[in-house]
Amino acid sequence: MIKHGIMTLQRHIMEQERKFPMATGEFSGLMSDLAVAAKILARSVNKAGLIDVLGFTGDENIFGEEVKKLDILANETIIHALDHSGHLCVMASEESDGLIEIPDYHPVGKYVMLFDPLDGSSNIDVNISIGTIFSIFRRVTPSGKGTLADVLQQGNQQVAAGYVLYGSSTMFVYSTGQGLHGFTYDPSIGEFLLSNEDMKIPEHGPYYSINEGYYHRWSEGMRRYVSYLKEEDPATGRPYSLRYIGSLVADFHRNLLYGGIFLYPTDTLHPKGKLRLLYEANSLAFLVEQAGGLATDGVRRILDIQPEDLGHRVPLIIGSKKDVELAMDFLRES
Ligand code: P6P
Repeated sequence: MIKHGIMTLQRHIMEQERKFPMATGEFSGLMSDLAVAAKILARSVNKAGLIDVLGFTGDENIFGEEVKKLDILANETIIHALDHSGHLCVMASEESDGLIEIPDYHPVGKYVMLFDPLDGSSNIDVNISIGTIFSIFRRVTPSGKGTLADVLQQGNQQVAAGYVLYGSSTMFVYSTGQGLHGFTYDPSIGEFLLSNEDMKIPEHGPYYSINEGYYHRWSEGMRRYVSYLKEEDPATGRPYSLRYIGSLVADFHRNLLYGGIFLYPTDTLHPKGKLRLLYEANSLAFLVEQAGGLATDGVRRILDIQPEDLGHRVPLIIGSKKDVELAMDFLRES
């Protein structure tokens, strides 16, 4: 029995945009170009393991494609899929230094795209799910090529955000501020089809995601919080189960569906945190709030943090509202 009727990502984006009377269709065009990039990346990621097996000569694989590190390939794929669209005034990527300018021979648009082309790409070699993360803003400068001012905006200014998860199936999850929606890729027809409408994260656990190997680097408050999660107390659903695969999008997606908390706190090795505000935290914070969850740096709402520079790192505590609030209580006491 078909649950939603056949709703493609393309049609869903257009219907979302139709709710904005001032919409010009530019946004739909931008999201459609991004969906094309996602389909190309899904093919590359799913084939990555075969390149060695099926062999390649020199810099070319048997498909006649230049063999590159997958995250470099992903970065170039997204840039080339979007830079001629006429919808963007500037881009920035975790894989590129500085701003990515729109070439002079392409028109400039009113949106800004920030992205992590392939987060957790080191996991591809062991066939663990990885993801693309993106964030879209309206430009703040009046015209011409976009500048740093257009990029260093607070996350609460995002007009859309989302991720692509390359897992047992490829999913495209996004929000334009009207709920959080998930689409599953059907390669046989080359379409992302609506599979998870208006996603809501459960109020708490059963999962917590953190790199326990860093236990001795954490603050006292973080150690006490994680120890609390391990205590036996069925009334509060404890002990929680540890699920951490070292791939942010995959860990986030599981906790979004089942409930739980992901924590990458400050530690003695990462005094500002490890994850990037612009390319990872802002996008997932926007999405989790659309699903009724919470995202903070332990003290502040992620979406209210003013980015200092492109590489701005933050601690990230994100997931079910009650779990994140309790974690913040423990951290306040540390
Ligand atoms: P650690 C992957 O490198 C990544 O950026 C995220 O996808 C992941 O959550 C985190 O780093 C894992 O970091 O220090 O636990 O290996």
